[in-house]
Amino acid sequence: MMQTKSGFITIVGKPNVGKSTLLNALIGEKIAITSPKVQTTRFRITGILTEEDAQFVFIDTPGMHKPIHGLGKLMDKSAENAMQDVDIICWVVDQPYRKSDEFILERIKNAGLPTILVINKIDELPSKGDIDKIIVSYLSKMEFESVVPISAKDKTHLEHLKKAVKEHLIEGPLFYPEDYITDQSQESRMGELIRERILYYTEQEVPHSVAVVIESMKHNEEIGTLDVDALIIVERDSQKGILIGKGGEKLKRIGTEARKAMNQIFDLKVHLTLWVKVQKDWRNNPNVISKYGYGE
Ligand SMILES: Nc1nc2c(ncn2[C@@H]2O[C@H](COP(=O)(O)OP(=O)(O)O)[C@@H](O)[C@H]2O)c(=O)[nH]1
Ligand SMILES: [Mg+2]
Repeated sequence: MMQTKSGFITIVGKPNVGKSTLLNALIGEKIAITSPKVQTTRFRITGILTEEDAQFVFIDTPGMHKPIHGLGKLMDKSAENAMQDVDIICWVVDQPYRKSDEFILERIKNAGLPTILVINKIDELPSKGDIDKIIVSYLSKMEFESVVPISAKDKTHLEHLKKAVKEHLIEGPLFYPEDYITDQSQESRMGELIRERILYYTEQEVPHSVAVVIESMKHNEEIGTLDVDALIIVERDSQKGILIGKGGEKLKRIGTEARKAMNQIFDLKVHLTLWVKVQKDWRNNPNVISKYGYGE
């Protein structure tokens, strides 16, 4: 029998550097939602990649930032916790080191784990000199096991990254069955797909004020559909109005696109119904935050 290696790899970095895009590219399926807006990822998401002789358990985290509200604090804590009990850290960056990176640098140093520096978005960097400039700016800050420039969007150099990670995996049995790709429930992934569409179609504070909960999922044997009822929670009446849009148009578009994504990803025929509810200031209410499954 072939000897297998396995291990846990935490993906950390500032908001918007492409951590979730990288997770999806590595696994080859949309596990974490992504968007051009900051703070898209709210809790840690596991993506599992099993190859012939190795199992990689990647953990995608909320971007690290100095939090202002209760939800933000939990998101930040979740990213910090994800650096415990793992084997390797992948620090994803997309520009030269700046003072604002110190916040993350200190936490990574404290974790004291082998760390790989991942330079993402090289498709946007015109020359090798630009990549080198980024690398040099980080090299003086701490010791890295390796430095790997990639493009998560174009899936370039992911093999290099996997090879670098593999060196730190540990010989032993696999943690998950070979066909597992995530520990997220289907409900959670569906709620996230709805939230992703909301992130695309709303601006400013609205996308960040939204939580999505799947209230029920039922198979309709007669017509072969999966009937899904989802509740969208916002913080203010005005946000509810924005989300619903003129004549309900925006909510309809969000629902249609989320449904199509669900059908494609889960190979289903989903019948999706969306509800919108106002729950004042929920992001500062610990009970509500945990009820919606965030911060873990
Ligand atoms: N050009 C380019 N854009 C990328 C790349 N990876 C991610 N992005 C974009 O960067 C934005 C943030 O990505 P996301 O994965 O949500 O970042 P996260 O907040 O770090 O998880 C999205 O608009 C992505 O499409 C890349 O390799 N190249
Ligand atoms: Mg993310």
